[in-house]
Amino acid sequence: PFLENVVQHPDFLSGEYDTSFIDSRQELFTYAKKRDRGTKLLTYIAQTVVNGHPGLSQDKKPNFAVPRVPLTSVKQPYPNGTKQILDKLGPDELVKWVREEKRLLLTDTTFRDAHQSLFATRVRTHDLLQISEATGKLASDLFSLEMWGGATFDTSIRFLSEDPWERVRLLRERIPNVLFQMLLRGANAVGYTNYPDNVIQRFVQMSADAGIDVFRIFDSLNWTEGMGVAIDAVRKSGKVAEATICYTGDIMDPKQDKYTLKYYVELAKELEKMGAHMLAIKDMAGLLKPYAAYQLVRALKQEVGLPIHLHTHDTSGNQLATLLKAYEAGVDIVDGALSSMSGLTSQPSINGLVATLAGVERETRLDPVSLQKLADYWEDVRRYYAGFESDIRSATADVYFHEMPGGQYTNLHQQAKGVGLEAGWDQVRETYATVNRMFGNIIKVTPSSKVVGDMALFMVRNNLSETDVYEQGERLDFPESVVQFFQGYLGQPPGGFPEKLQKIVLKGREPFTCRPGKLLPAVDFDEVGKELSEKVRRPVTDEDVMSYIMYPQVFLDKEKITQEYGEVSVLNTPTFFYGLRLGEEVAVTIEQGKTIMVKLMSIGALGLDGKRTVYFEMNGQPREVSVQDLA
Ligand code: 3PY
Ligand code: ZN
Repeated sequence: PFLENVVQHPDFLSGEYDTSFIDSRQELFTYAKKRDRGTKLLTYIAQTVVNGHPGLSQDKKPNFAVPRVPLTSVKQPYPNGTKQILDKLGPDELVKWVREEKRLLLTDTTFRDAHQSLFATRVRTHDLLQISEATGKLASDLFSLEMWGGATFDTSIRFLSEDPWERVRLLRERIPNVLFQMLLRGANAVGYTNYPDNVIQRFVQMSADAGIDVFRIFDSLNWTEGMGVAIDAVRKSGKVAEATICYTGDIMDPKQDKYTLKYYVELAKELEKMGAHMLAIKDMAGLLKPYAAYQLVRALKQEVGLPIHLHTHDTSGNQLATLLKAYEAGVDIVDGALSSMSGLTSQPSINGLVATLAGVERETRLDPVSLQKLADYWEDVRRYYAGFESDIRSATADVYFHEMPGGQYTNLHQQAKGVGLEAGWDQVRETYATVNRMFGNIIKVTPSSKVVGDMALFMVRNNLSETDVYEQGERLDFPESVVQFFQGYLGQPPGGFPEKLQKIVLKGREPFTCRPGKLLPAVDFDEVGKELSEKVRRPVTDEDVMSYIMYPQVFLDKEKITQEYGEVSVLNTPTFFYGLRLGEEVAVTIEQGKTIMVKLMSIGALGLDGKRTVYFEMNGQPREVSVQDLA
């Protein structure tokens, strides 16, 4: 192990050492007790059996059906799809193809937004991989698969101990024919705050290299300045820049004078001028009512030359009608999710939409039987994640009042429960709407929606009314996200900040109105790479460095878990969340061609040291590991 420590030391690897190398580096003499991959995984399973999985109640492992993976033959080749058009002809020709295509085109969000909005973004790469070949073969007529970005980057590292970059690469290998689409939060990349320009540029290039084709770029305040760097970077990478208008309010309500049809059309024209290839309408809360969709899409089709791609959430239960009215107005592409992953705070059902359009002029050409097979798989897999589902049972028109994005609705509900406010959930929703008004009626989508949510929880928790905030503001310690928002770190909202509240929150701090990316110093990636490599004591990749820049602590926490348990992403999902039942055996493929059999034999009594010994058989040989019982 000593020699291993030496040759793996970052300074050794980078050549930055002299004769004092060994004497000056104490860490060379501390070697973790070396455990093989099998033992590490046994430790993870033992730990899960004894203490449960964080965030899941420690109930018995449910009996899961084996997910129905549709049979596709290796001999059945992947039909050519949109990916081949982009790769052969480039983004401009792809856009031309979309414009000339008669069919209504569809994006399937099952791999990203659907589970982000229904069960806290918990779908594991393992479950995506099982269905990816079938998806490429059975749904090759899709325009794209939205499968990355948004909250998936953060959660895959934070909660699943996975590498998000690896997810893209593995999916790409298995789906070579359909465009991959990601959600990029403009200058906030896949984080909650603005990053320096060179981080955005590098992030985009790395994502493109890993396999992303279409970048849906939005700014959480519809501030076009916040999108420019990302749009330019995507164009430079040779991929598709889909610039986004986030929809809020109601263009049909004559009393609303801020987010009017004219406002959206102007915004779209500006994005077209900035070099967008396509335009997305991102209705993150599901506020775009059917007749409004007709008006908006028709106006955009008349005034802007770009293909229009509509995204919505079905929180109100009205959104299939919205898609149909958008269809009538000539929308080019719409988003949906496979039926078993659709509805409520997720997207409307693709299966339902395809059936609805059968026999009409611009029918989709997608095969209902194939889509059903894919939906069947997800129906089975969704059960694994039941513990993360919200208990929202029905559609609700209340969304038109509080305007909470689909992804946030379930999340905030969870957060409210976490701080003991479940009974006050009505109050949280109401306060959310109040805060929006206090903030000057802003666009609410990650991360601006998080700021509104943080402020609402802060007010409810401290029992503060709107008047209290104005009267006692001086002595209130506002959440950090709120302070940063009023300083200008998320950019500038349309119409500016409400000055009175801004003064109260900032307490003398100076706000700025320029692009935060201009103020933030460029990141020295080599320097960060060195720092990270020292922290984790191993050579690091560019992707590790980028993940660390986005989420430093989350990345380091995951690193610790990997050191202790190995790559837990190889476990199937029931084992990952629930461990094993007594006598149960699973096959775990730890690398291609290398599979181990793990069987749980018994769980020992609680020792005086608070530990339990857990007995396994691994490939038929007895093995035991001892873990702390945290109960
Ligand atoms: C995200 O940014 O994660 C979103 O899905 C916003 O709607
Ligand atoms: Zn969404």
